[in-house]
Amino acid sequence: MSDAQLILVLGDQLSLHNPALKAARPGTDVIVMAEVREEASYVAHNRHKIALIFSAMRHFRDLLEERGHIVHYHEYDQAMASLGKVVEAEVKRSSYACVVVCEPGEFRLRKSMEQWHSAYGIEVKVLEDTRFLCSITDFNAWADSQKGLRMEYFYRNMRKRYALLLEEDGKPCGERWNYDRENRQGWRNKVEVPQRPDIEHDEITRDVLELVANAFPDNPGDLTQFNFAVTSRQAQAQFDWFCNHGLNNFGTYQDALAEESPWLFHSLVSMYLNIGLLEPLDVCRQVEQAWKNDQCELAAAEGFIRQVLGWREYIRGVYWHLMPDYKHHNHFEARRPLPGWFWSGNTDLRCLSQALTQSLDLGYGHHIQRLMVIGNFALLAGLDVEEVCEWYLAVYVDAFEWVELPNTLGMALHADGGIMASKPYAASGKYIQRQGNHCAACRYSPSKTTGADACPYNSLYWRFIDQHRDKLEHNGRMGLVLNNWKKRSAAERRAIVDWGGKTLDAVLKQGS
Ligand code: DLZ
Repeated sequence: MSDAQLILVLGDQLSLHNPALKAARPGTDVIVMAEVREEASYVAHNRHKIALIFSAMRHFRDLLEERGHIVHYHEYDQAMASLGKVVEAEVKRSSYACVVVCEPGEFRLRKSMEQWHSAYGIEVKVLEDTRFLCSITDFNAWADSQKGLRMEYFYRNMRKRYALLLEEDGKPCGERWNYDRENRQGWRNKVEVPQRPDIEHDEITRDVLELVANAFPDNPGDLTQFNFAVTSRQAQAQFDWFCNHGLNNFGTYQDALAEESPWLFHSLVSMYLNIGLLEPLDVCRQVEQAWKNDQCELAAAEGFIRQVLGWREYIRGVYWHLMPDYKHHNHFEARRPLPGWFWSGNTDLRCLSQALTQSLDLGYGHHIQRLMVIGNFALLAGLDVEEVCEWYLAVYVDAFEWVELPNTLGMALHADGGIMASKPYAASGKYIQRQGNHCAACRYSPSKTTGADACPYNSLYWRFIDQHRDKLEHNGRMGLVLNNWKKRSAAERRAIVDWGGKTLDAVLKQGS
């Protein structure tokens, strides 16, 4: 029997640090990569996401071949149903000692891989994904030692472990661990937003864009605006650009909402980190160095490193620690169907329409658009948790379930009852007004709670508080809000809750 290994590389594992590739012997082992129907269609992925992954996969194939590897690459074909079927076809075609693959980022695929041994009669070695900075085993040990799963404590451990922004005595640079308070300025059009460089499409990308346009005609995504890096080198150039032109303002305007810019000063690296084109420790060290070189404020560097070293690793740990049960939480019993305009952006709430349209067209929205505009609406409106999670998984280029599910179900919808977040991220229109410039041109007024021109977020916010007061009463951080609500007369509360119900019915019917 041949001692050759069949090494499977998934579309979000495009890194030479992929552990399955570490032991790959050029000229002996066979690397298999495949564009398959199941992965491309298990949700209605944004066309940007499919194009990014297919183009990056094909470029990675070329890189592996340049390094002398044998690569069996399956271009998209409706007939190739799933990754399992690809493995089956490969092991029927030649004899292999085993299949080697790095663990996938989604529970459904992990479960499916567990069947491959018995289904295809070959040993399947699933290796730990060492591209993350905290292993699942280490996260579980940390989680089991804690009373609750608060990110802040996890993050401090990670800062110490990787000696990032750390003094020699183990204290944080600047004497504070977290500069979140400095990173919340609203957008008032006072600072120029730098123009992002265009990324040239080569023949591979042009072919992929044509394929995706033809094979996925009904999926969201305006491919004429496709501008993502598809190789490590391009992704690194984008990141260098961010360090030089975006980073210094990134901190201050991290939470800002700008009508005229989908990107503001954001780094746009999550999609590259999540598919393997950039490595998390490298980007953190580069940002730390930028701060040491006086290219940015400490608050900006800390804000960035917290997202990558803290939040990203924490989210992934939570996912694997709590799956598969985590997916079924629905603390507020939210089951209202998603309105059709979530797929068109066709609503007259200006901030929401802009965030949805941008997300659908570009496959990108920054965290406040996702959390406080779209997620907040879904939370206040009681939209079905499963449907909302599926929407996020489909629409965003950087969305894989390990990162999407805890962010949506836990953080945005508080459907886990507070496992991740100490209180629901519910907010009225005043928050959105403070953070951005959408309200000025909106037909609704954020200073009114009832009446035809009142911002729907206002009455929906109080309606949410009223509807769920029994559950919220157990949360110490909601005490002040509940007291404010109770101080109002019964008649006033009734009027707001009734208006909230009416305005919700009207808004949900829009665009249909
Ligand atoms: C997201 C995605 C898409 C759209 N297509 C493919 C594909 O055709 N082949 C592949 O290997 N991977 C693809 N992916 C990424 C997988 O869905 C991802 O590896 C799993 O969800 C696990 O994270």
